[in-house]
Amino acid sequence: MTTTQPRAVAEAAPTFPPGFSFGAATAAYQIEGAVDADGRGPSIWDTFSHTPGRTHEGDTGDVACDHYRRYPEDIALMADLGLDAYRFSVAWPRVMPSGAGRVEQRGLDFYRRLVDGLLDTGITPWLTLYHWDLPQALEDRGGWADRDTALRFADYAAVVHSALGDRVPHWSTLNEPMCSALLGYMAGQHAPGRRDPVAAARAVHHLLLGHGLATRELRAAGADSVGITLNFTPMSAASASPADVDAARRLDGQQNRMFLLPVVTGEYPADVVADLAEAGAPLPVEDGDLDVVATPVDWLGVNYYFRSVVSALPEPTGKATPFIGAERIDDVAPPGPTTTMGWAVTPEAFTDLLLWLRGIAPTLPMVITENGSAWADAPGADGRVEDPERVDYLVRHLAAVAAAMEQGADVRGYFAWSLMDNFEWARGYAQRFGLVHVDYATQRRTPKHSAAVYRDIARRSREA
Ligand code: IFM
Repeated sequence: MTTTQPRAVAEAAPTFPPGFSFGAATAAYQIEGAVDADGRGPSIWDTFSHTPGRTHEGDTGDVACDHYRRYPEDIALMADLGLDAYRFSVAWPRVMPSGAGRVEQRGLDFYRRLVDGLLDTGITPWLTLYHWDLPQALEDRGGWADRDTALRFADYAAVVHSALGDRVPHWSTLNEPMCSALLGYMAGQHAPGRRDPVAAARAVHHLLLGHGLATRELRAAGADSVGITLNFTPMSAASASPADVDAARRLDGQQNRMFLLPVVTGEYPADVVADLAEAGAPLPVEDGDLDVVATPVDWLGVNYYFRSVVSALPEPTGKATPFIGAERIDDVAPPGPTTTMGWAVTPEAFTDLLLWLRGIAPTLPMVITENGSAWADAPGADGRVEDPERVDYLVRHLAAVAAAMEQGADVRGYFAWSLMDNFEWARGYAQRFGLVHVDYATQRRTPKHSAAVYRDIARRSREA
């Protein structure tokens, strides 16, 4: 295969204003491995991935990318990629093995070493407190369906800030609470694998309450760059029929507006409240909760991968759905090539999304905390990993961000998902999202062609 030179691709890509941050993102359970090291307790993902039939080929995060031990090598890789910033998550069960009470200093020490290594290399750390690995002990007490978990999360936030607040400038409370609540407690496709609409609606609210409580703890401790990371999937109706239009409204409500609006306006959308109540799964809001949820944040983390087209069917699909009361709604297969996840490639919807968000929260800066794509990447005979589809996806999505910025969206940075191939949850190691290829048998890391392109796009913007 002939490969375009990275610099040539970068020259065709947009440039970004001074100060725009180019980063890459990961999450603890997806890369760290070392699940028994230094007093770490079990998380719901340990339990789930070790339950037969839950993940692709029974894959687990036991070893993953062995980042817990190889983090110096990974920081060196980031430096070679020319990253300004690195977004990672802290594993709650490393820091508080039972989720509450005793703090494990050895777990905190790992993150101290990681952060110091980043700072020494000139890479700005962006810390996410919760990327789905709830301590199993808390799930045993009801998990996110139990209000107390929100309070425990705030305690955990305070513990992590007291250890790392002097060196980590940017804090995110939750990553994608939609997935934690609805894939975990409604569809059963993610840990803890429950299929219970009542528990799912409770999890939605308790995650957001936990976000608000943790934000207050972080602020009280002096943090001045606090955000939340939400995953947005724009929903379109397959036709103009009232049933399809209502299907798109319902899914947009639960995917996008149910998480965004309470945080930025202090209210759940009325149509979503009505949908959930009608399904017998009300949001368990108590007096004062929404004021807590709407505690001001400094930025919104935007995760975007693709848009969906949905249709209402006369009969239930029979498939597990993350959405409550959506048994008769299905996705319409996208036209054109899809990623190995089966996701459409829809950069134009990214621009529209960012402009929609600007309309809802005009003064709130945004950071693209995740964007990326999985493809069947493999090293060639020469050992190089060519990934033209990822290069195309990357350049077109960066152009979509630039287009939104030209139209007034205040976007401060972009984090590619992901720094390296890793454990893609229920899809295991079969899905490769990395800029860097990982050979799991040897743990050898090989930057893909997209890594060189990304480095050159960032360099060109800095030089512009
Ligand atoms: O790998 C995940 C990540 O953990 C959360 N956002 C979506 C990514 C790709 O599925």
